[in-house]
Amino acid sequence: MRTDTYQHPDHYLVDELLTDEHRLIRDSVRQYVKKELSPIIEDYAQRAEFPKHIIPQLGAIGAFGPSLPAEYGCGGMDQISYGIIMQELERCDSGIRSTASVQGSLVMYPIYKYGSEEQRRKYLPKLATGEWMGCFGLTEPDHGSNPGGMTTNFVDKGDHYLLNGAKMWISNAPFADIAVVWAKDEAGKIRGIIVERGMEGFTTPETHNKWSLRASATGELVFSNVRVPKENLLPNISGLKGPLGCLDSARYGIAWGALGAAMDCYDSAKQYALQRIQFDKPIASFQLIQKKLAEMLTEITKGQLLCWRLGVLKNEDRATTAQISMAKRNSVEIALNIAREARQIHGGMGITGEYPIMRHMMNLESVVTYEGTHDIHLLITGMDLTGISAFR
Ligand code: TGC
Ligand code: FAD
Repeated sequence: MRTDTYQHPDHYLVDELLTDEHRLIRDSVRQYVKKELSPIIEDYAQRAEFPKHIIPQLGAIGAFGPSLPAEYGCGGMDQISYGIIMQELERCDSGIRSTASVQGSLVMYPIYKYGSEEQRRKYLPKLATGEWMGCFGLTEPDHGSNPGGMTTNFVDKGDHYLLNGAKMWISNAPFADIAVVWAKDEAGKIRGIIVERGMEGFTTPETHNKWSLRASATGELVFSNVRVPKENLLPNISGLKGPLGCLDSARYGIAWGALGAAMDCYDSAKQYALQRIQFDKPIASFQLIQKKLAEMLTEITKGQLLCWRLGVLKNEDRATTAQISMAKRNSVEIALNIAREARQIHGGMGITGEYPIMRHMMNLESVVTYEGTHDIHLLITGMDLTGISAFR
C-alpha cells in the first residue's frame, strides 16, 4: 500500500487568493483523502469496483451538492469551495470525483433548479447525505455529442407517463436509487423526469471491461414501458437547455478536478525524480527531466489561475458556458499531457500500481470524452468567437 505523501504545488501563491474558509475546506478534504481514500483506491481500481462504503463519508464531508442551499441539507458553500472539493477528490481518482459531481451537479442541481418544492424536499436531503444516490441519463447509444437527437420518449397515459428507450455510459447507474432522465414528450420537447429504482421495466445493466474509471461504476438505463408517476416530471424546464444547464455546473467541477489529477502526477514525478538515481545522480539533475517538470508546473499554474478566476465569475453568476467549456477542455488536456510526461519520468515503475500515474492517465481518457469531448469544446469556443456553429 502506497503512503500518500502528496505536497500541493503552488508556484504563484494562489493559496493567497483563497479565503480562510476555502483553505479549511481544502485541508479537511485533503486529510480525508489521505486517510480514507488513498490507501484503498488502487485496489478498488485494479478490481474494477466502486468503493460503495465511502458514500456516507462523501456525504459527511459535504461532497454532494456543496453549493446548494443549506435548507435542503446541502452545504450552502460558494463555487470556489465546490471546485476545491472536486480538485481534492480527483487528486485521488477521477472516478471518485465523478461519483460526487454526478450526484451534486447532474442530479441534485436539476432537482433544485427545475424541480417543484415537493421534489426538492423529497429528494435533496437524502441525496446530500448519500442515503440515496442518483445518476444522470442524457447520452444514448446513437446520440452522444448530439444529445438533441435523442429518441428516449414518454407518452401521457392520463394518470402516469409511459417511458421507453435507453441511455448508455451512465456514471453511478448500477447502484443509483434514482435517475434524472432526459426524454422527449409527444410534442418532441426534451423534458427531465425522475425515475426510481424498483419501477417495473427499469433496469441498469453494468458496463464491464473498462480500462478507464475502473473505480467508478458505469452502466446503461433501460426503460421498457416504465410507468412513471406524473409528479416525477421536472416542471420548470423544457428543451435541451435543461440538461445543458446542468453540464455547465458539472464541467466547472471537472475543470478543477482534472487539475487535481495533474497536480498528483506532477508531485509524484517530482518526488520520484529527486529519489531515482541513474548515472550516479538523481534523474532530477538532468536537463530533460527538469524541462518536463518545469513545463508541467507552468501548465498547472496557468490552470490554477484560470479555475480560480472562473470560480470568482461563477460566484458572481457571470461565468458563461463558453468560459466553463474552455476551462474544462484546458484542464483535461494539460492533465493528460502531464500524466503522459509523468509516466515517462517514472520509467518502468510508471506503468505499475505502485504509483498513481497510469490510473490517472487512463481515467483522464474518459474525462476528455465525457461532459463534451475535447473537440466539441473547441467548437463551443469557435462558435463563441465567430458566432458560427460548426457542429452541423
Ligand atoms: P444548441 O442549439 O446549441 O442549444 C440548444 C439549446 O440549449 C441552449 N444551451 C444552453 N443552455 C444552458 N446551458 C448551456 N450550457 C447551453 N448550451 C446551449 C441553447 O441556447 C439552446 O436554447 P434554445 O432556447 O434556443 O432552445 O444545441 P445543439 O443541438 O446544436 O448542440 C450543441 C452542443 C453540441 C454544444 C451540445 O449539445 C453539447 O454540449 N454536446 C456535448 C454532449 C455532452 O456534453 N454530453 C454530456 C453527457 S453527461 C456526461 O457526460 C456526464 S459524465 C459525468 C461524470 O461521470 O463525471
Ligand atoms: P460521439 O459523439 O460518437 O463522438 C465520437 C467522435 O466524434 C469524438 O471524437 C467527437 O469529438 C467527434 N465528433 C462528434 N460530433 C462532432 C462534430 N460535430 N464535429 C467534430 N467532431 C465531432 N453520459 C451521460 O449522459 N451521463 C453520464 O453519467 C455519463 N457518464 C459517462 C462515463 C464514462 C466513463 C464515459 C466514457 C461516458 C459517459 N457519458 C455519460 C457519455 C459521454 O458524455 C459521451 O461519451 C460523450 O458525450 C461523447 O459521446 P459518444 O461517446 O457517443 O461519442
